[in-house]
Amino acid sequence: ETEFSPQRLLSEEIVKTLMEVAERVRLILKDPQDSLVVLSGCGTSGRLAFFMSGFNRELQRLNYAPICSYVIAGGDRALFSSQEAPEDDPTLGALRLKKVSTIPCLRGKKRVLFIGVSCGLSAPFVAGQLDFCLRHPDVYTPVLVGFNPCVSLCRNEPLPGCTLTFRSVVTRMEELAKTQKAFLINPALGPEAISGSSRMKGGSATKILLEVVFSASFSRTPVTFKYAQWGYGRAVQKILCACGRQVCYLGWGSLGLLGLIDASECKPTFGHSELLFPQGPEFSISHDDFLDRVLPRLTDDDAVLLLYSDSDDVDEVAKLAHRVREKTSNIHGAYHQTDGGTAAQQVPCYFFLYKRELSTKLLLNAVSTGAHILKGKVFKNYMIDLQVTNSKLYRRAARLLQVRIAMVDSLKMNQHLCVSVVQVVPLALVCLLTGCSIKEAETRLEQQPIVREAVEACLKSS
Ligand code: F1P
Repeated sequence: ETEFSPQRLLSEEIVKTLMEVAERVRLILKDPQDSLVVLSGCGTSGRLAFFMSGFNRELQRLNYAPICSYVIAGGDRALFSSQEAPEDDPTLGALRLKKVSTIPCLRGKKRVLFIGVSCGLSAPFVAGQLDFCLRHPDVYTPVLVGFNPCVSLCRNEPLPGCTLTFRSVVTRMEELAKTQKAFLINPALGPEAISGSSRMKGGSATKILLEVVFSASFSRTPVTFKYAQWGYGRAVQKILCACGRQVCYLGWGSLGLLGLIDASECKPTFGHSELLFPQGPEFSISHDDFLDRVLPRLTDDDAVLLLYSDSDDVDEVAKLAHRVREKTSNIHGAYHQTDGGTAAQQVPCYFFLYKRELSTKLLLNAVSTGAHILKGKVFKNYMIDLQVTNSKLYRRAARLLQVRIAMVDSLKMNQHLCVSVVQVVPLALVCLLTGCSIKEAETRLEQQPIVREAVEACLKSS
């Protein structure tokens, strides 16, 4: 029997739990010598864990000691590139958590608040960390953030290398949550616009929830966060209408970071990212790299989106914008002004920051998703060119193809092959829809690389 969660983002129960977690953060703020907050996750969730650990900067600005640390499956490389395979490893998750709480400057912390994020309540890496916390309750208090509409739907297959399942870990946490020894924040968000693309609603809700926790740890007053609808729809339309070839994000500060996060997530979701994201072995992501490697190749078909706020070096933005304009007239700006000068002096900037960051994230998600829809990487509301790089993505791909599961089975491959084969989902989809051989499907996709159109052509001809 499936019982769907009655909790929404703003349900009383959720706000109550957020305030309880905020209280734990407040205790850590009072005792930074002996305590620590560790944020962790995989993929987008890990990138947001990293992003939210930027709370330290605000703390330093307000003369508090930093208290946050982060873990992302796949290490820092995963911040700006997709590294999905380590997400399957619960032991690695526990080891990384142990390591972060024992590195020299953090050694001997007596109290660790662990905040694990897994939108689907599914990542074995995070489950391993939660289990580790549950086995060391003297030091670790686990908090799980996710958006699975009901706990009985979360993954119940044994985690690699042990008998636990994600669901069994959550069930233990539910029990301990009754006495506030663990916390579960799992509101239902409703379906994602692109099925399974938790980088969108899930990522945004993660950001909102963690910001509420951190800001409330200062003020005790529950933050009432009413998010207006920003008029970003028109901006998205304008950018995408003008853009024929590629979209390039050029950003400053935390808004620039959101651009990198948005772009890096396009690879697993849409197969490969056509967004300009200069990413060599050394992650060439600086403005100088942009000038050296990207600018010379820009044409009027490319769109450039500047992401900045009045706290960035606006003169530098103007200089770069000028150089971009020499190459393309499709240049757009997402510019944020600090709201309310007087209030800003009294309240930490953080309270203002989150709104501009969130609006930027929503804008970027809409631009990148829209761009990939235009490129034919989405069929109905399914991502049909996702990378099959870990067990969750393998299952997602198989579900997508389950209309003819027997053929999917013949495509089952060992993990090594899964990682190395690109376009496996479009290939299988074309095979399934037409009954043709893999070779023929390859030819069809070569003739029509826009996956949605290849699929639609097959549907028409069958
Ligand atoms: C983590 C994640 C997603 C990514 C892809 C693979 O998901 O890395 O961010 O888009 O779906 O999984 P989750 O643990 O937050 O559900």
